[in-house]
Amino acid sequence: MTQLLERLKEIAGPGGWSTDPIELEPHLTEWRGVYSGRTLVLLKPRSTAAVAAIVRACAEHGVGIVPQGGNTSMCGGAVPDDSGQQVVLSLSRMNRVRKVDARNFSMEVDAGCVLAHAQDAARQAGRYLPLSLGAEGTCQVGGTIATNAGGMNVGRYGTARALVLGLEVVLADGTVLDSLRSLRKDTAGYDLKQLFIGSEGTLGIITAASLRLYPDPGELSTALIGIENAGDAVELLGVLKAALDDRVESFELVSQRVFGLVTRYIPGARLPFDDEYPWYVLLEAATGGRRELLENVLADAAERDLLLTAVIAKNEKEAAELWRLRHSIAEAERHDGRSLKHDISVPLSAMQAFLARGDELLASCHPEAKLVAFGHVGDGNLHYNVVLPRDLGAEAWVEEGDRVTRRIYDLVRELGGSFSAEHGVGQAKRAWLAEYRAGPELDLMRQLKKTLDPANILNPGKVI
Ligand code: FAD
Ligand code: 2HG
Ligand code: ZN
Repeated sequence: MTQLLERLKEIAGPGGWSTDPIELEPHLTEWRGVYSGRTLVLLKPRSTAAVAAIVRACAEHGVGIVPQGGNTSMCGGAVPDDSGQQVVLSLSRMNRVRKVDARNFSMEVDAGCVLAHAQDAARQAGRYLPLSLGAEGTCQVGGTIATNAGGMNVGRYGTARALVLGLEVVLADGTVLDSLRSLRKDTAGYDLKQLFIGSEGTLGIITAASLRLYPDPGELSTALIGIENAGDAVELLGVLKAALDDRVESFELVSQRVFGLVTRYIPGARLPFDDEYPWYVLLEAATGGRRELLENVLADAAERDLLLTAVIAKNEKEAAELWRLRHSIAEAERHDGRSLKHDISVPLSAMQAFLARGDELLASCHPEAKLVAFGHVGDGNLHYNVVLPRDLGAEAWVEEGDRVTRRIYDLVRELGGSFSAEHGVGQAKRAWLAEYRAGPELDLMRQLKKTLDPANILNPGKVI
C-alpha cells in the first residue's frame, strides 16, 4: 500500500494530493452529514492523463476509487466507506471551460467545472445552459452528469442527460474513452456515453463533457402563487401549458410547512404575502417581457378557482428573491434535523392520486409524522420527505423509517413511478434498488457493471 500511495502522490504532483485530516474532512462527509468515511488519500489530478494513470495504478492494486465532484450528493454517493482503503478522486482542479462554440450551440468543459461557472461562460457567449439547481454554485458538471441531475427546468429542457452531446471518460482499466463529440445526430453504433450518465461513478470517471446550449430565453416572468390543494397544481399546470406551451420554464410546488422552515432558518427569507396558504407554486415562463401573458393565464386560473393569490416579480431582483426561497429549502431542511428523503416520481396523470393516497397512507401508518413535501411537480417529481417524531429512539427511527418508506415506495410503484427521480441511488437506496428493480433490469445492470468494472474498483458499495 505504501508503494501505491507514493506512486499516486507522484502522479497527482505537488498540491494534487492530501492526507491532512483538516483538508480531508469536507471530502469525507456527505452534505447532510448522514454518511461519512475515511480515505487512503485525497487526489486532485489536473489532467485526464493523470486520472487515467491513477486508475491504472489503483487497478493494479485492486484499490477502490470514489470519484467526487462538489460532494452535494443527497444519497451518500460521493464519500468513501470507513475502511480507510479507498481513494477519493476529486475533479476540482480540472475546472476549465475548454471552449464555447456559439454557432454550434455547444460547449466543452472539464468535469470539475462548477455548474454555475459553466452557466456564466455560456451566458457570456450569448447562449444559455439551462441546467439549474440549488447546488449549482458548488456541484460540478461531471457530478451532475454522473447523477443525471434534474433541477428547476426539466420540463422544458430535460435532465442532465438531455444536455450531454459527448463525454470523455476514463474506464476502470485506465483507458480513455473519447466520445467528446458535439453532434446532435450520430448513429454510428451504440451510444456509449449514455452508459455513464446517471451511473454515479460506478462505470467510469467522467473527465470532460460537451453540453448542448440553447438561445437566451429572453425576459422571464416569475410568479409565486398560493393554492388550496396540492392537486390543484396539476390542473394549474395544464392551464398554463395550454396558454404558454413550452414557454413554461419551471413549475415548482412547495408546502406551507416547507416555506415555514425556510423563513425560520434562512436569514432574511420572507414570503411576499401577509397571509399563509396551504401550498405554493413557484413558476417561471419565458414571456419575452410581456408580463400580461402570464397575468392573463393566472386570471383565467383564478376564475376556475385554481388559485387563491398570486404575485408576479416586478424585476430581476424580486424574481431572485423568490428563487432564493426555493433554492434554500434543502439547507433549511438540513437545519431542521433528520428527515426521510423520498425523491419520487410518478406520471403527471397519477400525481393527484399519489398526493391524496400519500396523505391517507401517512395518517394511517404514522399519524404523528410530518410531511415536508416540495419539488418539481411539473416533471412529476416530488421530494416527499417525512419527519418522524423527534423523540423516537435511533433504532425505532430506522425501523419506523423503513416501514414508512416501504409503504410510500409501494404506492409509487403501484402508480408506475420511481423511488429515485433525480438524486440517484448512492449508498442510501442500494437495498431499495435491489428490491424495486429486481429481475431482468437489475440483472442487466449487474452484467454491465461486471463488464465495465470486473474488479469493482469504481465507487464500490454504491448503486449495485
Ligand atoms: P457529487 O456529490 O460529488 O457526486 C455525485 C455522484 O457522482 C457520486 O456517486 C460520485 O461518485 C459521482 N461523481 C462525481 N463526479 C464524477 C465524475 N466526474 N465522474 C464520475 N462520477 C462522478 N439534484 C437534482 O437532481 N436536482 C436538484 O434540484 C438538486 N438540488 C440540490 C440542492 C442542494 C442544496 C443540494 C446540496 C443538492 C441538490 N441536488 C439536486 C443533488 C446534487 O446536487 C446533484 O445530484 C449534483 O448535481 C451532484 O453534483 P456534485 O458535483 O456535487 O456530485
Ligand atoms: C431540491 O429540489 C433538491 O431542492 C433537494 O433536489 C431535495 O432536499 C431535498 O429533498
Ligand atoms: Zn429536487
